[in-house]
Amino acid sequence: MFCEQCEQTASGDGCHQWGACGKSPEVNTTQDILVYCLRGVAPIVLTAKKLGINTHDLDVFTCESLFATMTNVNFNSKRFTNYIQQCLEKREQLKAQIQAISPENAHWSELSNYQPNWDESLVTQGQEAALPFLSQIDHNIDVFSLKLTVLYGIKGAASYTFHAYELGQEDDVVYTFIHEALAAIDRDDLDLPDWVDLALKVGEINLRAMELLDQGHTSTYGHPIPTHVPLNPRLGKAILVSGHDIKQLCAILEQTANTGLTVYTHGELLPAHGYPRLKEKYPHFYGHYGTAWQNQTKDFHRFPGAIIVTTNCLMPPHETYEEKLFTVGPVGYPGLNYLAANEQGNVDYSPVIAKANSLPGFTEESEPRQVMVGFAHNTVLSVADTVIEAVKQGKIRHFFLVGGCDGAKPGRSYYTEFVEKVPEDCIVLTLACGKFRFFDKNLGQIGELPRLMDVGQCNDAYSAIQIALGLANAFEVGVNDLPLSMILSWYEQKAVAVLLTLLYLGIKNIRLGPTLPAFISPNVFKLLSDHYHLQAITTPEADLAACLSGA
Ligand code: FS2
Ligand code: SF4
Repeated sequence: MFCEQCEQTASGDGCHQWGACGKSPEVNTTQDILVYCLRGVAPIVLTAKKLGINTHDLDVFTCESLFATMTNVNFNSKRFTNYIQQCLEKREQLKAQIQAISPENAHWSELSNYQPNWDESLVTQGQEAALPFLSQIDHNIDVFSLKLTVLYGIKGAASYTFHAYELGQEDDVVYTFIHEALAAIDRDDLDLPDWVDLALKVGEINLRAMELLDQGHTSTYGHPIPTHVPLNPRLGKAILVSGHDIKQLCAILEQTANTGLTVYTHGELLPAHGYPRLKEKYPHFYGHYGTAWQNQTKDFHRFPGAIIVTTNCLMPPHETYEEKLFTVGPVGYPGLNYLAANEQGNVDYSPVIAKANSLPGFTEESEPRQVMVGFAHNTVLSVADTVIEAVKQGKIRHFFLVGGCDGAKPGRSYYTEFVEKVPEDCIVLTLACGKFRFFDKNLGQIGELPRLMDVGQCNDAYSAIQIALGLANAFEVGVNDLPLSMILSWYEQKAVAVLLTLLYLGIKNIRLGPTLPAFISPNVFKLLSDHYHLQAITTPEADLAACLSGA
């Protein structure tokens, strides 16, 4: 197998024997075949779109199945075999539609006609299918590096697009580009600058995908407002909801209303507490339990109720809690309870409710603790005048956006140390699961403003961007001229998409860690650092000093 799509890739240069995430070679290969099939489907979809044929089904399917191939989403090779079968069926139906109205356009490449032999091992076939692509590493490692950057960025953008679709927000421009990017992977007529442009275009499209998702969230659940979230559980039976999917969280809240169960968030669902229409409507939507995804084996083992994982990051489950663990949507693991949606896309959570009722729930009270969420763009920009005044009076010297993914590597303590060392006249904005290293620290206030503000999930990078653009507008300067530094941690493909968005926007001096992506070749990294001053993190002290001096 070969996979280097995430930060924990083995030995920093690729998982070859078994995924450091727990992904088996079999799962990796069926994922490769699925992506191979989607690359073949993309030119057919693009032809169909030009002919005015409705491709919505394959647009959404492509996003969902790319999402399923992301790190820590699905470990079940049977699910990928099923995705491959569906993909090929949908492909042939679309070909037939094109043939019927425009036979002169119905000529397909070998890739678009690919058909696995279902009587033989998919693992062997997947390895063979991947070979021509992987051999490109020897021909032009920089183009290969950018092809992987585009592919991984598209996976991240596809996951946001899928969430936005679930909330009724779509844009055909996004779907079309996802197919264009998939089709481009097999082009050999593009040179390095073309691939750089394509990678930046992924960033542009991802910005639109995140905007759609932001519209989906805010139009459905209201703009997030500053909200205290208890970290201490309350007595009674309980359900824990993990992942990023607020629509599924809402469905769970609806189905558990008046059952006596208490619903807690885990991981990247913490910011959901800031949405007023969830908090107002569901009094049993109470608090947050646990910290970042890589601590879930401990958190899930201890949680005395049922648990649902709605998206990444799922880790291979321990036997101590797998019986009370459920997955939905693109998430899966062999043997785990999977709740399939019905034809209308709705999930019946009664097995989770039954499981929660069979478990003891919380039987002892603990010391009250809380954190604050809800500092999304609407809230922060509503106090822009106060912020500007505080900057002008010298009360606020600098803003730091310290955000991104968390992970198990010890080097990630850099981010905690960085935040601890930020001077008292500076504000820290944070987002995504990396914040769990410091989210419960009391950094105090500057005037009315908290020094630590949680902007939201990883996809709420859109909100952070809006805050930066709004402040730049208010100060009448460019974003790069603001007293703002971005200190980012990455782990999986959504972070790749967000990084490409920031580069597309021309944001400079981003510091990235804990290690640089293995799929970025030295030349490509040099190119990015020459143009955007993208830098690897060093030490908290040195980086902090550099940021405060404007570097
Ligand atoms: Fe954290 Fe995992 Fe949010 Fe990433 S919960 S590393 O998927 O997307 O950030
Ligand atoms: Fe390795 Fe990450 Fe790929 Fe898993 S997703 S196999 S850890 S590179």
